[in-house]
Amino acid sequence: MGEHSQMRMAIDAARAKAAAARAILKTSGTDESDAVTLVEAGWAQVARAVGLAGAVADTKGLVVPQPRGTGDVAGLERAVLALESFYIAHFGAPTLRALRLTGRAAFWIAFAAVVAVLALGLAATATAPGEHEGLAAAYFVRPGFTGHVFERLDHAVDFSWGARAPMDGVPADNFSVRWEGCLYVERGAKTVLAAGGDDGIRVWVDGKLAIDDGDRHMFRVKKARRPLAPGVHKIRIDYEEWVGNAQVLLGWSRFGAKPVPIPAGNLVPPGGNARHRCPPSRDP
Ligand SMILES: [Ca+2]
Repeated sequence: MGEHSQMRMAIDAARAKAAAARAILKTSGTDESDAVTLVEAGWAQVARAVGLAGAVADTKGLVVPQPRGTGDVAGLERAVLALESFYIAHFGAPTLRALRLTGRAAFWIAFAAVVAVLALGLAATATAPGEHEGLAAAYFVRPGFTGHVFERLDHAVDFSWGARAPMDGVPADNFSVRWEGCLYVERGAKTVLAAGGDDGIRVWVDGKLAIDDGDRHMFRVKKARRPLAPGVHKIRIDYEEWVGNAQVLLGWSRFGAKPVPIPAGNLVPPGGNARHRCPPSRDP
């Protein structure tokens, strides 16, 4: 069996364990320790998939979210999505760029050891997302993209702030964020833009409104109606949070798979020049 299919099986096994753990946690009166055991077994599958990815890695990135504890089923689900994104987007010619994995318990130490071995082998080619990878972000202290603004580069639009503020100086409720730059789409896979927000999100591609879900709602993901053509597109994301939880995602669905976050290597800020040049204008 090839490494790709072994990796696919490890991802599927981790996903199945996360789903089973999630099902246990939804049923009142059941023993949560069963769910924790499943999640730990799922993370072992993730570690295996990371090892297999390392064995075939060469030029693209792999970022696996850090687990928050032994029963972190949401973290496991995010890790499965990250691995799937890596597997789908970079199948055939991947490079291990960044692994963000640490842990306190013995299980996580063992898990980190897998990563350390990979890091030693791949340190020579490892690079963090660069200053020309990602989107220019403007965080406004009020909804409606008004008030004082903080600017920074975000390597991906994949945040789950919950009830917390996105950064110092910006409130936890009643704020807005605008991301701008370019999106690079490789040839070879039918790619459909997807975006989710809690609360409102709107996405423009090449100046046209592609996803319009701007009202107040719980987190939900919407897909664009038409696939993205290969090449470079200007992109703008407007996100507004009013109250309660705050979450936002810019993703895509490739080969008809579940949407995953768009990796840093496919995003370029205005005026940036990573794999492709993005015009400096901020008005698509
Ligand atoms: Ca909200």
